[in-house]
Amino acid sequence: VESPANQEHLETVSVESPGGPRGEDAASLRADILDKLTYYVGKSTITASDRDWFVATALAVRDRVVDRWIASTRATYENNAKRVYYLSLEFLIGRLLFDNLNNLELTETVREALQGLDVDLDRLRKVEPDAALGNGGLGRLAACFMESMATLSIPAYGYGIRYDHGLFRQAVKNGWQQEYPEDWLSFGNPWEFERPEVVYDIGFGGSVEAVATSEALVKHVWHPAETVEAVAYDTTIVGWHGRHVNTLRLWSARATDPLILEAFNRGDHVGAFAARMKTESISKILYPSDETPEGQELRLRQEYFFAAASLRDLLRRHLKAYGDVRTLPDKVAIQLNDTHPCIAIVELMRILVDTHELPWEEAWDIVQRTFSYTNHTLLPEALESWPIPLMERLLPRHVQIIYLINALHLDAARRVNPDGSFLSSVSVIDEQAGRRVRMGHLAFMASHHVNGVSALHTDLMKKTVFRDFHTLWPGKIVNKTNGVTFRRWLYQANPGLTKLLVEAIGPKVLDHPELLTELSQFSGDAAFQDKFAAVKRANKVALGKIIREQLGVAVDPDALFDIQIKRIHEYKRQLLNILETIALYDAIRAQPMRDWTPRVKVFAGKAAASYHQAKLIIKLINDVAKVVNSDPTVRNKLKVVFLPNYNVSLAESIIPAADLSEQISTAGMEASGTGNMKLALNGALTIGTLDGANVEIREHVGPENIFIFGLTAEEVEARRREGIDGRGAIAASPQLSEVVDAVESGVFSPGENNRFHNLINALRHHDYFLVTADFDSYYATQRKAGSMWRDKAAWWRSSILNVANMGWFSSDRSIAEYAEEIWNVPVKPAG
Ligand code: GL9
Repeated sequence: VESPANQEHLETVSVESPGGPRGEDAASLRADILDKLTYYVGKSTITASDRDWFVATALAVRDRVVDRWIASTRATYENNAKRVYYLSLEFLIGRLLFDNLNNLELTETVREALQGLDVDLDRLRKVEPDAALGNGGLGRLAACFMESMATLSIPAYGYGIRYDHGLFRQAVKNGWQQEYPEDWLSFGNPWEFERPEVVYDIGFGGSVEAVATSEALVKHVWHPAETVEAVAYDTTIVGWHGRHVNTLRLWSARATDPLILEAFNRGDHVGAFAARMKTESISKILYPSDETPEGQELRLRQEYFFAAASLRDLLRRHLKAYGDVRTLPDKVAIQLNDTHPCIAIVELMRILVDTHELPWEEAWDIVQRTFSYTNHTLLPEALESWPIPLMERLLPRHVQIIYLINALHLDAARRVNPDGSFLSSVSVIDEQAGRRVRMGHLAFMASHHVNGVSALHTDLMKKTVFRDFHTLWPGKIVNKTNGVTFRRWLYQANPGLTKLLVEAIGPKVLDHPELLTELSQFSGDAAFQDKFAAVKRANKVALGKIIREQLGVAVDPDALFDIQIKRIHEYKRQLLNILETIALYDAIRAQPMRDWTPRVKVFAGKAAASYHQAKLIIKLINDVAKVVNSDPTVRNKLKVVFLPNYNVSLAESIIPAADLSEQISTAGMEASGTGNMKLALNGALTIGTLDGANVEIREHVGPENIFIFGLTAEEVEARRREGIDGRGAIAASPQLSEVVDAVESGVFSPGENNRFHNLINALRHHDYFLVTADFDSYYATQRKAGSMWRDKAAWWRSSILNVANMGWFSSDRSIAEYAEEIWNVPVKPAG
C-alpha cells in the first residue's frame, strides 16, 4: 500500500493520529467496506462503480458514528440536560463524507483501506451529491452551527424539511442562466436513517368549534379538513474528534393512505394520485428566497408542516422525560432561524391552551421563555407577512390565537406609551396593503432574545425595523456575529494550509483557533512566506484545472485571483465588479505596455429564477468574459470567468485559491456575510465596504490588511434621501462614462445594443444600490490592491496576518455565545 500516490496524500493531508481516536486499522475498515459493498449494495468488486464504492464506504463510516450517537443521546437523557432545538427551513449541508471522516479522524485510515482495493478516496469524494437544502448564507450558517453544536457537546437537534429537490442546478447557456431540477436523492442517501415509526398527522384547514366546559369556560377544538403525515429522517452530525454526535431530523410529507384508497375505489384513479401529489408537494422542493406570489400557499404549508411536526416531536420527548409541559423552558430552548419557522410560536400556544388546557397567561409565559429568534436581513421584501384570508383558510385556529396575542400585546404597549403613537408600527397585523400577519413582529414579542448576525446589523435592527419594539423591550435585542466551521472551511477545504499551520503552531491550533494569532510572528519571515505562498499557488493550480475543464479558459496561477462568489443580487453589486472589470479592460487596452498586475476575475453564484435583473447581470459578466478572454492585447493581464453551478463543494475548491475577496455590498444591506469570513480565513485579502461582518473583520485583521472603500451605511441613507439618480456620478467620472458607453454601444453585445438597457437605465435613473456613487472609490481601491500584489513580501505578510486574526470567526465562538447568553446551556470546549 505504500504507493507513491499514498505518500503524496500523506504529505498534504495528514493532521490526524493514525486510525483516529479508536486507533482502528485499515484492514478492518477495508473488510467492512467490502462487506457493505457485497451485502448492502449487492455488487462485486468487479462490477462496482465509484458510486457503489461511495455508498459502501459511507455505510462503513456511518457504522462508526452510531455507537457515539447512541451514547450522546443517552448521556443527554441520563443527565436531564437542557436540549437546544434549531428550527430552520434551510440546511445547506453540502457533502458529508469528509465531514464525517475528518471529525472521526479516519481520513487516512479509509484512504489506505480503499487503496488496498484499488479505489481512490478523492475520486469517491466527488461522486457524493451536495445536499443543497438551502439557498445561500442563511442555510449554510445553519449547517455550520449544527457542526459547532456537536463539537461543543451541546445536546442539539436540527429540525427542517427533507426536500426531494434542493436548490436548482445552474447551467449557463450562451451566457444566460438556466435552471434545471436538482435530484440529490436519485441514488439514495447513505447517511440518513428513515424513521417510519416517527410520524405525525399534521392538519390544515377546516373549522374551529367552541365547546362550553363545566366551569363556564370555552374550549376550542380545531377540526382540520385535511391531514398530511410528517415522516422523520435522521442524519447524524458528528462533532470534532467524534466526541459528541447530534441529530438532524428532516420531515418528509406523505399523503394518508385512506384518502387515496377511497378515491381510488370510487374509480377516480388519476384524481386519487393528483390529491396525493398535492399533499406530498409540501416536501418536494426548496423554496427560492425571493419568490413570486403564486408559491405563497405552498410556502405557508411548508412552514406549518415542519414547525408542527417538530413541536410535536420535541414535546413528546419532553413529556416522556418530565411529564409536565410547565418545565419546558427549563429543559428546552428553541431557536427560530429567521421568521420561517415562527408559526411554531402560535402552534405551541394552541397546544398549551387547547390541548393541555393551561391558562392563557401561563402558556404565553412558557412560550416567551422557550423561544428566541434570529433576524438575518433588513430587506423589506424578505420580512415575511401572510395575508389573513390565506391564513384563515389554512390555519383558522391559529388566526384566532394571533388576534388574541396581538390584542394583549397592544394593551401592554398602550400602557407603556399612552399616546398610542406607535401602536400601528408594533401591531402584529399590518393594515397597510390588505390585512397581513407580520411574522417578524410575532417572533419579536414571543421571544426572550432577538439577535442580529453582526454588530452593524444588530445596531441597524434597533434603529430601523425593530425601533419601536426596542423601546418597548430594551435589552431583548442582542448581537451574535456569525461564524463558520473551521473543520470544513479550513481543515477539509485547505489541507495544505492546515498542515503548514500545524507545523508552525502545533496541533493544538486545531482545537483552539484563537491560537492562530501565534502565526503573526511569522508574517514577515521570508522562509515562511515562501511556504505559505507555495500552498496558495498549489490551490490556484487546482482551481485553474477546474476553470480549464469547465470553461476551456487557461489562467495563470501567478496572477491575482480576484473572487466574488455568492448569490447574484443587486445589493451584493456584482454589477459594480463587472463594470470595474470593463474599466480595467479599457485602461489596459489604452496602455497595453504599462506594468499591469495580471488578474483573474472569478465570479460564481445563482440568481433566483424569477429575478430578471440578476440574470441580466450574469449575462453581462459572461459577455464581458467572452470579449476580454479572446482579446490578444490583454492576454496574460486580465481574464474573466463565470463558473457555473456555485454550491458548497465548488466553494470548497475556490476559497483556498483566492487572493482577493470581493465583499462589496451597498453598506447597510448585507446583514453579515459568511463567505467573507471563509475567504479571509484562507488568506484572501478583502476588498469591501463597511457592511455586515466586514466591519468586524477589519477590527480583527487591522485596517492596513483590508481594502475598505465606499459610502458608509449612514452615508448611504443620506445619499438616498438626496435622490438616487446616477447621472451626476456617471458624468463626474470619465472612467465610468466610458464603461457605460461601451456597454450601451454593444461592445459586449454586438448586434444587440439594447441588451443591457435595463441595467444601464437603472444606473442612470434609479441607482438604489449606489453603484455609480461608489464606482470611483472602488476603482481606485482596486488599483491599490493591484500595486500591493506586486510587493510580494507586503502582500504575503498581510495575507498571513489575515489568517492569524480570523480565529474569532469560528462558529464555535458564535455558538458558545448563543449557549451562554440565549440558551442557557453549558458547553464543553473542543479538544
Ligand atoms: C442572510 C444574509 O443576507 C447574510 O448577510 C447572512 O450572512 C446570512 C446568515 O446570517 O443570512 N439572510 C438571508 O436571507 N440570506 C442570507 O444569506 N439569504 C439566503 O440565504 C439566500
